[in-house]
Amino acid sequence: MIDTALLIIDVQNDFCPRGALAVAEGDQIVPLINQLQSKFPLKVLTQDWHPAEHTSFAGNHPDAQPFSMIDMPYGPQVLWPTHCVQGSYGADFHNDLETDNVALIVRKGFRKEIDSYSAFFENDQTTPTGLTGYLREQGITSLVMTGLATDFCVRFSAVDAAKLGFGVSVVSDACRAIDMDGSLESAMRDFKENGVKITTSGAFL
Ligand code: VGL
Ligand code: ZN
Repeated sequence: MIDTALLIIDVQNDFCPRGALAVAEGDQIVPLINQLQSKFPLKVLTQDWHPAEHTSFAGNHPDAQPFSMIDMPYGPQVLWPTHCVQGSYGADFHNDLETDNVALIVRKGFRKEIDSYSAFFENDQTTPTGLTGYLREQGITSLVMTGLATDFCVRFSAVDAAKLGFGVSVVSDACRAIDMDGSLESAMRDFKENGVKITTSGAFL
């Protein structure tokens, strides 16, 4: 699988139980992701990395409730609880996640005025993170995706990658979802419509 990279999305304390934007069972995928790492020569991590004044935080909008929607210049945006603030414990990777053999860490959402779910493009769907060029230079044509959350950052990363022409598999048991307002169901539809395969870790281990 020399042409396939493992993408490990946002396995950070704030997305794990007791975190600021906890995803149910978010921590339970860590051992599986560590096992998967040994099967792929190239591993890339993403890290949600927001300034405290980030516009995706409900607390930065007067009277806004977390998980409500707002219109941003680039389109509709969920307002989240404050999470993954740059340099905070919540932004650190889960302590048990192996990171020593990872080639690249892509930080995203670090511009105050724009959120970034996808590892490839910010939420305006046009500003690139640079990951596409990196992967192409490494000769990568397929991606196996794991991490948090299935219905947000994994979803948009997988769909963008498929649109860019990469073969994409999402490892369902190595991901967990936020699942708000049908978001998991629409992610599953989006995967299907864009040719993203859903697999389980057994296919690789
Ligand atoms: C994420 C919401 C806000 C994610 C990041 O990693 O899925 N979700 N920021
Ligand atoms: Zn975020």
